[in-house]
Amino acid sequence: MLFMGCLVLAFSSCKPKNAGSALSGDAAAKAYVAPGKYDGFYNFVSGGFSGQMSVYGLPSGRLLRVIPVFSVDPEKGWGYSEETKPMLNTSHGFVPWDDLHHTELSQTNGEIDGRWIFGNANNTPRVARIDLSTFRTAEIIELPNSAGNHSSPFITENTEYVVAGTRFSVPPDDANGDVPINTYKQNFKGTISFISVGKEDGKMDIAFQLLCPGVNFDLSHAGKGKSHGWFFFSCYNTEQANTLLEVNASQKDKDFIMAVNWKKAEEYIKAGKGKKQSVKYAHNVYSDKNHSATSEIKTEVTVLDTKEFKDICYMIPCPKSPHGCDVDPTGEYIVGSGKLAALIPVFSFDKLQTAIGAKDFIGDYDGIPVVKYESALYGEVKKPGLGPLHTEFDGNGNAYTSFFVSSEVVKWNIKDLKVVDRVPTYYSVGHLCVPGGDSKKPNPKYLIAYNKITKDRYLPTGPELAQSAQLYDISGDKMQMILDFPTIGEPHYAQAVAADVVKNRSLKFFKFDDNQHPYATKGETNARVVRQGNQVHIYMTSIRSHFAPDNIEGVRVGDEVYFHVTNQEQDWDVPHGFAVKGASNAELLIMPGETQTLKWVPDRSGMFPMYCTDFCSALHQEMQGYVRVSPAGSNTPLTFSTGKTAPATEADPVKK
Ligand code: RUQ
Ligand code: CUA
Repeated sequence: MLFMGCLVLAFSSCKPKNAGSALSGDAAAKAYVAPGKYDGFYNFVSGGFSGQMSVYGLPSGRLLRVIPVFSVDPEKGWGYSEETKPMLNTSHGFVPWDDLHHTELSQTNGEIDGRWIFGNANNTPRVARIDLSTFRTAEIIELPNSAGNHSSPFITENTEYVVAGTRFSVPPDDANGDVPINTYKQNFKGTISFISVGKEDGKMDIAFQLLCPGVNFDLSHAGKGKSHGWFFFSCYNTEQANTLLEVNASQKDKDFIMAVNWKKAEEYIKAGKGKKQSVKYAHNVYSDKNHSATSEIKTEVTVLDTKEFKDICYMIPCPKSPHGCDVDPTGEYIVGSGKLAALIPVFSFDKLQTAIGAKDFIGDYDGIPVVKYESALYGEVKKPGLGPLHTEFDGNGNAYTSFFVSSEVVKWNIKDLKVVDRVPTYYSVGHLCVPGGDSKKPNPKYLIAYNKITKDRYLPTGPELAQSAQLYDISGDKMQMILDFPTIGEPHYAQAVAADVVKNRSLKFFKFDDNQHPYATKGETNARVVRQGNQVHIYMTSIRSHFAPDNIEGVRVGDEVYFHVTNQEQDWDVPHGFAVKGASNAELLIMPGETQTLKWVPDRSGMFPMYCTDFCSALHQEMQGYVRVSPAGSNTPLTFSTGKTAPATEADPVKK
């Protein structure tokens, strides 16, 4: 069976010949950034099943930061401090993990503006916005009527919208989902969410959802320039299979790229044509004013059924289970990448418009008009490689496509569709990134390949080996590999931008005077401990190199103790950490000027040391204290102090 052969290939992927690494000294110099010198680019890399996003400098490949997004991170207290817990709230309650596949930087006029970066959660569908002045997750919105939020978070050229297409079609949230799985064709629907983004503050809101046929939406990209106002989504499983998709969703020779006229959809929404649907989803916002998150459960979305409006969606046939769906910098060319295809179809936006105008349709798919393949096609790149996945652009008329099965990057010319160069990757490349490579203005110095498999490339580390990134210089005619570095988690999409666009917005510390946290302690003289029933609130300060108070007595077993620690520093890069023995919690890492809270319920009486976890000064190791815990019901008075070494007035129970 020919088809099975293909499948085996897709699974195993070939190891290219000459899998060597012979890098010339010249290549090494290109990736060398001298100690103390800054990199020229930031690279924001999705962490896949780590749920986080990591930030590398390019060309050095130095890891600069891991930003906690959808997964708890004990290193930073993300999801452990009382202030950050609401960020991981969903309609299913607190969800401490997710799978982040795609990163997308905000744009103005189709160029990266350095304000925010968005990330998607695949498993429990969510979209996050990270603020690039703090490199912290500022907002997370959950998506109703969705499952497997893969086709996300892609943006329009002025960040008007972030879109999110559902990978799994499912019965709508307000329908009875308790139906036989094999009623897929009747009961399962696909949705696409349009999340609006506040022009100034970036605040997200679900503007509307499009109800679509039950297929798997895989990836997407917005139109730009002439195609601004349109969005393109690759879809597979147009067979609508509900089992063994590796065979059953690969039956048809062509699936689709769905073209969406979102400006039209917007008009219908403005004209009140949307239907209100009752749903449940969480909207979580972190404030740098009170250093706390709030989570609100929302209960309604507006849905447009695309079947009822014949001029919103159009299906373009696309060979063999399309995965990547990329739009070139001019907005004219739309590149589909069939995972099982041996060619790359390139569609023309102008031809698509003509075909739609002339109603050049070959029928409909579940009520959506299907455009004739040849009528939308600009041309095909013939025999480019095996298993095309993703394409990025250099703005000089070239496209770069990753090939998972043949483990290579292929450079081709968009006008004549001729292959001009190819280089191996080690191994099984997924996404690619050129700085600004999906914007109107790429910065084509480098190309980074994100590889799924590294096999023999690094020292063995047990059954699981690192995933990796490989950096290529693409400034000349020939691509040249100059660096190879392991990544955190499994990298999927990544974006990069010239350092200048981001670095000057970077915040150095939070202004103390602006701290509106209800439990902020401003100045050591205000440090105190307050009991409210069985709650003990500790208003604590931290400054190099002590806590106030650092001696606390009168806490009892079963009390709920809240350490509200305010970092008094007003200087760049002086966080203090905080941890207490036996706490079933992570540490806190408190930035200068910020307040964070650790909840602790002591389960036994005794002496509990606490200390600063982040090396903050020569006397960091002295930054410590004690909490005395007495049995439940004891009448040890609640006392607290800093710098007091009063002689023991109480009888020493040990000596007696
Ligand atoms: S994916 S390797 Cu973006 Cu999840 Cu293509
Ligand atoms: Cu504060 Cu170490």
